[in-house]
Amino acid sequence: MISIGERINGMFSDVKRAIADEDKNVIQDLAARQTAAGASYLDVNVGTAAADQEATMAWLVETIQQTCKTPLCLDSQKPNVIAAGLKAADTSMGILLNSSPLNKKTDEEVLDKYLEMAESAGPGGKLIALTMDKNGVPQDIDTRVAIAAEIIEKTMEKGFDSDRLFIDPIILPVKVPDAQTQPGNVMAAIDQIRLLSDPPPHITCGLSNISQGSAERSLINRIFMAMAMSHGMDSAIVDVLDEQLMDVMATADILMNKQLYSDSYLKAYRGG
Ligand code: THG
Repeated sequence: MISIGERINGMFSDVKRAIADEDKNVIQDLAARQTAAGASYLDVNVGTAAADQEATMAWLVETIQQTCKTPLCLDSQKPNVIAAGLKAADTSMGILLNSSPLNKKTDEEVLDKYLEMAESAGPGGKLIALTMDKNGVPQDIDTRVAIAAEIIEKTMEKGFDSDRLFIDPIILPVKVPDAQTQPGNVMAAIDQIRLLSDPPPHITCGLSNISQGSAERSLINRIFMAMAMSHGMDSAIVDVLDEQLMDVMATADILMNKQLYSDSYLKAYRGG
């Protein structure tokens, strides 16, 4: 499982404050703790409060890389903010660009821009694409799959390897009225998206979205992760500091035959 640590995100009040105060310690501590917890990548999202998003993204990237070598996952819906992060980043360990829809009303070429930037980062440059288009986020299975097919077609045309592509079928809070069919739709979409190319693209999602506003957050996150992994989700943006969640991830990887079983597999996995 490719785990992407979610905590360096201006959505969290401690990170928002650290950005406002230019307090490097908070950011570097989160980078170190998420790395120790086994994160494959660290998500970097400036949030919505930052006055200058490009400068903030560059500052976060530089601050993390002063003390940490874990590959980064630059998270913004704005290509110019991703470009600013990419410019500041050491991409020699690989980098993940997060994320592009197929297209936008205001920007038909948005996926091309993200693809070009991922290409420019070298062979370790990877991209998360959302099953979302100019009409927004689809709720049904078929539209998710149709958008994924167009994304895969476009990336193939550009010679971008499916191993470098992560498709995100977009999971939304289960608590929202009428949203309870969504987890099932996402899993059914994953089944079909994985048949669209051989080898299939990676599948990822922003796992914590599903439990936003719910009382049993960690439990909902853990259970959905195991369910989606059984459908072939092989990556997720998660709270890697949630030890029980990470134990579920390790166990599901064992049961999916992705890691070799030994009685001490939890210990081995926790080591990263
Ligand atoms: N897909 C992709 N990228 C994404 C998302 C996605 N990036 C952002 C987000 N969604 C994934 N990351 C988070 C990070 C935090 C939370 C949810 C998803 C979260 N935050 C608390 C909340 O809102 O309740 C903040 C609480 C606090 O301030 O402490 O749940 O879907 N590709």
